[in-house]
Amino acid sequence: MRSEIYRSASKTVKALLSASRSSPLLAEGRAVAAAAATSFRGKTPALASFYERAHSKSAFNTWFSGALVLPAAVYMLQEQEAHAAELERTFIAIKPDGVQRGLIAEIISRFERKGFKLVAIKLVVPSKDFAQKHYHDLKERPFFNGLCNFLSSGPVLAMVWEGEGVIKYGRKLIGATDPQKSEPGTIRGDLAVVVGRNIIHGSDGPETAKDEINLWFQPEELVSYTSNAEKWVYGDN
Ligand code: DAT
Ligand code: MG
Repeated sequence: MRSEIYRSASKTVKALLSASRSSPLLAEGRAVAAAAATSFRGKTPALASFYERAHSKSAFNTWFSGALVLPAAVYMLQEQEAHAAELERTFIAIKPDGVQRGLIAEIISRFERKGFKLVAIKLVVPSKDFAQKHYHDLKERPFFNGLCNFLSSGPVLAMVWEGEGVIKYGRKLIGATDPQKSEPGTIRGDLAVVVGRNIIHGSDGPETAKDEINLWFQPEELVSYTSNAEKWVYGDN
């Protein structure tokens, strides 16, 4: 989805470039800039405001020479396109036991060091009702009530992590549900002992990831940005 946005933004910039080359007149350049701002609005907010700023007041004449703004925009898009491979997102939460045991930094660092990117984070105490929504697929299980009581008993660190294969690999980093069966080297394997206090939650597939991200976060709480590390984490030879 993201890469589609970049592709369409990129197309617009390419169109802009050829338009600016064939029509050096500033008045036409202004129209092109306005079109670009409209096209980007609601898609890539940073670029939209970039163009709106470039388009504003008298600064426009000095800014939008076509020599300064367009190459900068192209550079930004190329930077983003370089790693706009289908990056997926997953919902990860450190449960009240993990928070109380001071394991936030330890757990975050495992995702961070792997090369995944944090795109949303907040500390919340979910209500029981909210916990029941989160675990709705387990409502028939005997431990459902206790599980929801526990999740809503204290602070939960809710996060969204982004990266290639992050849903499946996030589960690998986390380890098996029952820490007695989790491999050493995994979060639960290294840091937890029993299933009722297994310190962390991770979405188990693309559908649950989407649902859980939507349940825990508003769209504006998800931060899209380019990490400096991305060009070193991703790449083909
Ligand atoms: P996971 O958290 O690995 O996705 P799950 O979705 O099957 O596992 O279960 C959600 C949570 O419910 C799990 O992290 C801990 C708790 N749980 C699972 N099985 C349990 C059991 N047999 N007894 C007690 N709690 C259990
Ligand atoms: Mg689960």
